[in-house]
Amino acid sequence: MAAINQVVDLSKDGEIAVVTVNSPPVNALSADVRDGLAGAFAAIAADSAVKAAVLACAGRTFIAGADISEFGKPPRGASLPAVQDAMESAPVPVIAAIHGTALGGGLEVALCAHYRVSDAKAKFGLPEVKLGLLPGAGGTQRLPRIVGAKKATEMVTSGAQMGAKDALATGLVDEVVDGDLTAGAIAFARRVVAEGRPLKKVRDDASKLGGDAASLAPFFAEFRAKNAKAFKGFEAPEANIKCIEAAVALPFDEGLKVERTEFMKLMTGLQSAAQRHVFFAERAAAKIDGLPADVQPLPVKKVGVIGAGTMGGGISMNFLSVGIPVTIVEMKEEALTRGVGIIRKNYQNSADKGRFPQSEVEARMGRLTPSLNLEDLADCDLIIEAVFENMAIKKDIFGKLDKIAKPGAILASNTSYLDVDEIASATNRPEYVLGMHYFSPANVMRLLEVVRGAKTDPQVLATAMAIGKATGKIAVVAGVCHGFIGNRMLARRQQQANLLMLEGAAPADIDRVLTDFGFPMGPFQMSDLAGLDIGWNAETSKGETVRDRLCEAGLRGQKNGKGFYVYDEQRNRTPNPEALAIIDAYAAEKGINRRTIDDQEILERCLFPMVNEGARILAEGKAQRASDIDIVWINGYGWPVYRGGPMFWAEKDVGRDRIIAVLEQMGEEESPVLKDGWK
Ligand code: T1G
Repeated sequence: MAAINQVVDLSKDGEIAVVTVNSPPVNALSADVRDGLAGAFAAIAADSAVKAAVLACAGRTFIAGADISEFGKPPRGASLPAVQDAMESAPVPVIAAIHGTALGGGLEVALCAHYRVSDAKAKFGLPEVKLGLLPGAGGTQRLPRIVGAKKATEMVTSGAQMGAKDALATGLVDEVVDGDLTAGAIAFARRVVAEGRPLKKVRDDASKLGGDAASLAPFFAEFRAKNAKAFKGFEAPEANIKCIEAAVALPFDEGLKVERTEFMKLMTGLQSAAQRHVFFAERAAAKIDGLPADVQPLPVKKVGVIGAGTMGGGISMNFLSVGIPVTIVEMKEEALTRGVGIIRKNYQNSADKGRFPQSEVEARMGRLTPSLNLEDLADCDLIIEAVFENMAIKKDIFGKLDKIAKPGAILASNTSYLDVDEIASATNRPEYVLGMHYFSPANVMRLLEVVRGAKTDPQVLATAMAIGKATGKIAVVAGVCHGFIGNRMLARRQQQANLLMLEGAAPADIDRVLTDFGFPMGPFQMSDLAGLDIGWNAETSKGETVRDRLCEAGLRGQKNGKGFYVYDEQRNRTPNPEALAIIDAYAAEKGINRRTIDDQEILERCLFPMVNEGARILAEGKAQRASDIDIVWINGYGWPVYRGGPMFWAEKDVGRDRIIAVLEQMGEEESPVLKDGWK
């Protein structure tokens, strides 16, 4: 093999040239890779002995896209279009040999080959929309020419991947190779040469688009309407659709110009910077600062869950679904039976929707062992307590578990705000105790706050983070404090929302401002959904708060059709005049002069104190990094991903100075970290 550069090799198998990219971890199209490819295809074009060329990748995957870490930096090296032109206009057939995930620029490179082969497990996609972008190297023009405009529209706006079987069926690949991929690709190349097959250029064939601008216009209109809610607030999906429409309506080169224009608009915009930030932030969250390299997670082969309520059941499902057996313990037979029944019902619903076969329901339920005895948890590697949020109850359970659980078993509490160190003090194994705070519904929400106690062993922490990832969660390390990261910041937003409501802002307006910002729902919709009477008790209520008064008036929220809103049978909501009257009366009683409050004040007073609390959390070391706070809010509370999370938004959109100025007007003491900046 002749190395073109340190990441691209060029070799020959007889008359077949073989270009191999070897740039871990995912062969991203860095400047070096682009330079290497440009050099390799220049050499191929100059070598008359070469009759065909194979482009393959070493390591885990074919090229997985442009190198996102290079975005926003001064461009260097050969351009991607130059590499693609060198392939597409090569004098000999170029065959791409694809394994792993050919994504984004990787698939766009493969689409400039004349033929494509893959192994059976290969996947193909243009997921740029997840980065707030669109395929900027011809993908929006070439993909519809193979799979059709309709399928291409779905793929580029969802970022969904296509498997090898479908790729073969649609013509995205010409052959699925058994055995050694490169060898198969070389054999395929030899057949192309022997049969004198043409240099097939995707750009030249518009016959598979599936219609023209007029005939496809209804599809695009329906597609936009059907996805309006899902795309709300995002810029990239619409830009992607525009490019596919251009592929249908215009000659290839004209369509390419539309793609270029739309790509640059997105690339220079804040949404893409935010979504690229989130891409790396999600991966950074998995890293534990200062963890010695030789510390490996402990094996978790059997899990115990205490509590078969909503949380315990959802938590159990996370493990059952990935093949890990769970023993679930309740104190009462009736609660246990109900909890197991809900787990089965959830799985059955998924099977009924075709998500997996009925056999999978039985397989997952077969891994579940219901029990009324804590002693049955003796052989578990990890035991997660998900009972009532009461410290005395939790300490009693942990004291018992300490005697029952085998040595080395990890004892976790699903508490959402209680002191994990105090819980650990009820055991003789505090180094094996931590918090695993799931978000409801625990089998759906991706966020998992892993709360490290003062004595939690690093290996135990690493184990909880690893099992979180293995069960499909985005795990974030949190320190012990009231509410950890997410709920501690949520409390600040709720506090301001309540004050704004008393000072004159209607609950529905506060909700609207936050949903217009991009949250799935506002604080008062959330209260109605959760139930106004959570933690409220008619016997002990002193009518001290607005909520007390609402509950005393019989308002419970969605559960009885009236709370801050009145709900009809279809759960459509309108502001509840009875609630507004109670709020008015309460404010008058407290001598509060109500006033009209504009949307900007509502937004800034709800969100700026949250950012300030995030800065305090960083200053106290209760989060490892600011981007972890962003990940918590995006995955646990619906912060819009196109705004990057509270800390990104504060720094890159609003600016810390504005926040400090408003906090000072509010009489809030700003965290020093807010002034000095954070990492
Ligand atoms: N650029 C740079 N680094 C990347 C990368 C990329 N495209 N993809 C992954 N990495 C890093 C990642 O940060 C991590 O680093 C390591 O690789 C393993 O990733 C012109 C403009 C390929 C499915 O959007 O979806 O092409 O943390 O932990 O779970 O039109 O990575 O180890 O230091 O995710 O096995 C389009 C993004 C780019 C694909 C593998 N491509 N990547 O998942 O590993 S834009 C993408 C993924 C583009 C063109 C446009 C996944 C994966 P570290 P990982 P994984």
